[in-house]
Amino acid sequence: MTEAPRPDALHELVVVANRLPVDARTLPDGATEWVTSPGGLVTAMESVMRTVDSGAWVGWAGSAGEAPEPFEADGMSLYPVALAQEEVEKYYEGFSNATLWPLYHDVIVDPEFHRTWWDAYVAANRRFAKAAAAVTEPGGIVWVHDYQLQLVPQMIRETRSDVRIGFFNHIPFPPVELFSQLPKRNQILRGLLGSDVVGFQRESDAQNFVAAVRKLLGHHVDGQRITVPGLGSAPAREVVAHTFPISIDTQAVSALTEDEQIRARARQLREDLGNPEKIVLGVDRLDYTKGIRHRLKAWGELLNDGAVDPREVVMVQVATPSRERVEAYRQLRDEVELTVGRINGDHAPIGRPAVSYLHRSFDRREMTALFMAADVVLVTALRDGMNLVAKEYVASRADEQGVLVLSEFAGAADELRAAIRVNPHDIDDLKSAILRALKLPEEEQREAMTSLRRQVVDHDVQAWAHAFLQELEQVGRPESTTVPVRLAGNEAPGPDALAAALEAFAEVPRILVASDFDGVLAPIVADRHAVEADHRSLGALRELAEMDGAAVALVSGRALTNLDHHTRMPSSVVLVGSHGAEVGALPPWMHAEVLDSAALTMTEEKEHLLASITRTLHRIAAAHPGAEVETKPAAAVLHTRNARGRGGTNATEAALEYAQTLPDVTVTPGKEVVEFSVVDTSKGIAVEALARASAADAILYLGDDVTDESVFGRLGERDLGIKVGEGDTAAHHRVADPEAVREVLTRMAELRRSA
Ligand code: ADQ
Repeated sequence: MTEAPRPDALHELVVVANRLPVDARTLPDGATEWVTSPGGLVTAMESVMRTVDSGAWVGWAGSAGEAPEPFEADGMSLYPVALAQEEVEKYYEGFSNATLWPLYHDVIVDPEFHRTWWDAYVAANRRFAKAAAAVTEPGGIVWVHDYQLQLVPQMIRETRSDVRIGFFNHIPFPPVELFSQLPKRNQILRGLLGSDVVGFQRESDAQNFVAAVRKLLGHHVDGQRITVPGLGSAPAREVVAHTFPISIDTQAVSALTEDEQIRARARQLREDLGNPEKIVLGVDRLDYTKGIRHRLKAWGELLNDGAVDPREVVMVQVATPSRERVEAYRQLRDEVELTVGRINGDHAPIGRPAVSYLHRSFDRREMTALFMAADVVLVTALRDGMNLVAKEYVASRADEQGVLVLSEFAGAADELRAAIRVNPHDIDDLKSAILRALKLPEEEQREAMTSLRRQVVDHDVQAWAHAFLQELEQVGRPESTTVPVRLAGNEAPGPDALAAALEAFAEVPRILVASDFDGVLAPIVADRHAVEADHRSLGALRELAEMDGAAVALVSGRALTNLDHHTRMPSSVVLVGSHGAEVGALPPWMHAEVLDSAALTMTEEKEHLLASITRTLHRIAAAHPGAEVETKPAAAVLHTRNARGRGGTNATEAALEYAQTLPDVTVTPGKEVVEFSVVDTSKGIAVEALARASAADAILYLGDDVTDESVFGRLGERDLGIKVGEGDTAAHHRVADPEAVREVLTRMAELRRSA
């Protein structure tokens, strides 16, 4: 593998998964080599990534601490995401593998839940989302994988509404009765609904998901189409929940079966096992969902009963080490090894095992040889998303011999109809299925295997990925109604370009200079009553307002009176409060009538609605100490800046949930605030109206918040939008902080003065 770093590139298709498809190996000279790592998802995606022009994979490299630099491997760019040791414990081993995994697999073991695990899950998901959003080309596709990253689709959508987002769940999705036990269940659903397409292994998984969305979020559902309402006046979105049963790279497996060395190895394996008449094989990650204990129990009983003769039949159990730091997995390993030891002690002939137990990984060649040697493969999962081992076995049997015993609780059972089907919980059923498999005549084996092979050859992993991406192309129309992103993340044209833009702008005869207040003309502070404006910035604005051909406005989410109190501007400066809903007195030379359409119009009905919203927000604030409610003439605002601990996030969550029930209210989430306005307006509408009222030829606007995007999004090429701080924006330029704003404003005053 090559390891040329390739940062800063943008990609057509970006896969996001917990793990990168490679493992680091340290060479004797201390250098790092990357080798492809095994596992269901990796096997599946590897072949697909080779078929696109520019593919990237975002994921964790597998060891805690700092992440390696991006690098290239097998024709795709890999972007490692860092996870600290504590995050590995809480996000990965904790919430992913000790909460979600057991809950999604029918609570075979008890799910554990800790709130700090959830916090780590949110933080880690955010990091993956940010990394993916930064490397996806405009209008590109992001494909998020699996239960560890269920919040990522929504998090990507927040900053990249231009991309199509798909999510595929590799594991089952539980029935709503079980799913409802999950604390934070609604957040998980909303995270997933950030996707355009949510894919599942089985029909029942998709149905369970849709039912949960309907029951827990109350969204409208039509078959597999879910309508996700927009907040307030934002448009609704359609999300499709569909079934895409995953498969394997059938051709690659077939090619291995042609390899003479592998064929010889299969014969050798049989000899090594003492040339038994039959070899029965199990291959699983050592996981409690795979039904290994049930399988061993059935096998032990068959030997006890004398129904199977250990001199004629050998069982091979490959159990790949897995999640060994999670308690349930340690226990499982102990139990399995104890049982294998007992069976061998009781039944193994001298010099030969009754169960050959292998607790390690093998390469694909050795695995194929094992499948070729096995007369019967047992897949007895108690619950399994798909189970690729079943498909790999079928693909390995070009000779059309061999028998697959398959649990009805594995996703593969929906497609592999010609297998011998079992309910692994029913040990008697399992025993008789194994006996049937051992005795199945060659002709019947051939008949079943031919049918199974047709299924696996026709539906390989390439077809799976193609179907998923095609569905995504069809439904996921990038939102054209939303504000465009001119500068992503931390992009900026730089100080020279900004200086030139300011000079050009200063030449325009009639200008409107407008600015947000908090975070732009004053640093953000925890106590919003204690805000301190930058006097030199305000001074420059005052000076501009006195000049001919310049109109000046302060545009804030604060109530008008509050803005006035903190800025004390002269009457030459227009104040716009409550995100455009309140417009203060205009200087006499402006055309006040133009503003009428944007002005505040309250009706009795709206007053009632506002009162009811205010009451609800007070209830939410009371439940989350530190959260506060502010009331404005046409809006109520929940402030969460001072909420303690997790209270801020929880209060915001409760407010947004409430917002879903208010279709006619403009809900504007900002930095630790959520505003509910009963009049339909925005900063953008207000600034546009002011530009008309002042007959301005061009607008200079400065803002730092998401609410300022409604202004930036309306600006044309003559206008000058300046975003303060990081984040995707529709502004043309970016500066770091209020100090840099001061320089911009004093420079503009200077340029106009000398013009
Ligand atoms: P897994 O639970 O990991 O995947 P599975 O589908 O069986 O389960 O895939 C395991 C893969 O690992 C197979 O390719 C298998 O050959 C390989 N493997 C197992 N033991 C091995 C060993 N000792 N050495 C080398 N390779 C070994 C999750 C879901 C599944 C779903 C997949 C893909 O739990 O239900 O099928 O994702 O979506």
